[in-house]
Amino acid sequence: MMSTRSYRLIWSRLLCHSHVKTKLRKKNSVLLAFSNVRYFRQPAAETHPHLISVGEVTPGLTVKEFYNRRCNLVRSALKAFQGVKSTEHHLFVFPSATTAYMSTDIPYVFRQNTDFLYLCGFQEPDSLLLIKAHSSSLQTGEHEAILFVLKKDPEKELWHGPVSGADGAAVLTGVDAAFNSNEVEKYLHYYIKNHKNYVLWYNHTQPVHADFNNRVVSQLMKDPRHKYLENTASLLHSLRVHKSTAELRLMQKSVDIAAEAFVDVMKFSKPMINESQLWAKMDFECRMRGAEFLAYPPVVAGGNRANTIHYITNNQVVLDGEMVLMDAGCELHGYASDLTRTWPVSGQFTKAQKQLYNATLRVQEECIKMCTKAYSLDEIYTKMLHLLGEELLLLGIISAHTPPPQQLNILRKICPHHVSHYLGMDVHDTSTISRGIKLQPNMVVTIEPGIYIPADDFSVAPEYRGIGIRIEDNILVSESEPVNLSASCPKQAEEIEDLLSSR
Ligand SMILES: [Mn+2]
Repeated sequence: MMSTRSYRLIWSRLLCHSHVKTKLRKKNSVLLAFSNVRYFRQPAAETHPHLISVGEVTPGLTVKEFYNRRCNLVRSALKAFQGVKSTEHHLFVFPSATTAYMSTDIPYVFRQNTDFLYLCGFQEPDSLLLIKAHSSSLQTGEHEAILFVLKKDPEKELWHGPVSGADGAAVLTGVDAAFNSNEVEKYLHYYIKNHKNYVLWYNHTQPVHADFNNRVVSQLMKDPRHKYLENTASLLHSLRVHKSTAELRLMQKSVDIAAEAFVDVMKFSKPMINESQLWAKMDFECRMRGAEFLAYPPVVAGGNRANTIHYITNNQVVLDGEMVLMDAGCELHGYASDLTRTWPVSGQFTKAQKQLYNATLRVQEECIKMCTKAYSLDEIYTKMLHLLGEELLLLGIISAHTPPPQQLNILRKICPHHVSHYLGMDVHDTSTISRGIKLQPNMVVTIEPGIYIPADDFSVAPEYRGIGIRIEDNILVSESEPVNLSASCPKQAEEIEDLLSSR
């Protein structure tokens, strides 16, 4: 919490700031406003001092951080072209997302394109980021970053609220220049006229903005003067997979919010509750703690429905004696958390539930220990299958008489998904990064083994049928031991029973 005094301090600082700006406005008409404070489409230090500090583009991330990201991008790209003839000039094109509509005039919640957001922090639709670099910037990553953004339009702003406009976008993000988006074609026309050979960097296999793609970038791609067309997807992923200190701070916060919300949801659960109510409670508790929204439609699955891995219907009643599996996480200032817990709504595990639960938990804890530089996610997955096999043999769910290759098939049915994925701005983050590479410090991954035994699996003893369990934590890979970012979310069977008995 912030004291009244610190609020006053911030405001007095801001007022000084806006006094200077007022002068600027009169002189250059750089900044406008109907009051001292200019409103943007996204939080800014001026308008949302409770969220964002002076010098930050988005909460927790400074102008410098975004500049460094673009420098890293340029360095990596230029490195790939070191020694390649006539590739002095590099042009990177990153369109933003556009608004998607569910029906006439009714938009879906806007979510910015991740790569675009990573490179400039600008939260408006229908924008485009251009980065221009020269091969001489191999060491420094020096570049010019130019944003093209929605033009200010009083009539539209009357309905939808203010947009930042070109001047505002430059002030907000610290890019080198910003223009109205209707200028982008002219700008590029001028660029290609003046560059004989250049490397065009653009995600052409998955264009994120149809209009920019068809109207603007496809013209560039036809241009014979660009020498190489390079996809930006894996380049961006290779940068995003390593989290900076500021990013890790945000990820920890996102995970903390989800972990605390999970505790509240568990306590709120009871026999005969509807899955939709647990979903609503999770959404509420995350937002109450500052998250913008849930990072994905959560799985809230009572009883046998937990055996449908992507069950998101969440509209059934959870009966006494059943467990509920909830896979949920939130998005905080662009960073996702992704947790799963499974618990008995009655407050007490049955014997069979506890056996399967503890088996899953032991496997999960062993897999977490492997989140070090020594292993890849695929190696952890192989280990998970092996450990799961041992547990299920002990429980008699797999028979010792079954030949090993068949055992493996059964195991792949009992846990049909991988044990992990990378986590970051996207839930299934940096998807072009192979799970076959060794883990590296500052990567964040999930560890999420599961045991799923459908109600109609007659090969298994009746007490185990209709039980689906997954336990998922978010793990930071470090130079030494793995750090469990979600360690505060209870998962020992006894801890969960204690927590539920306190309802
Ligand atoms: Mn996950």
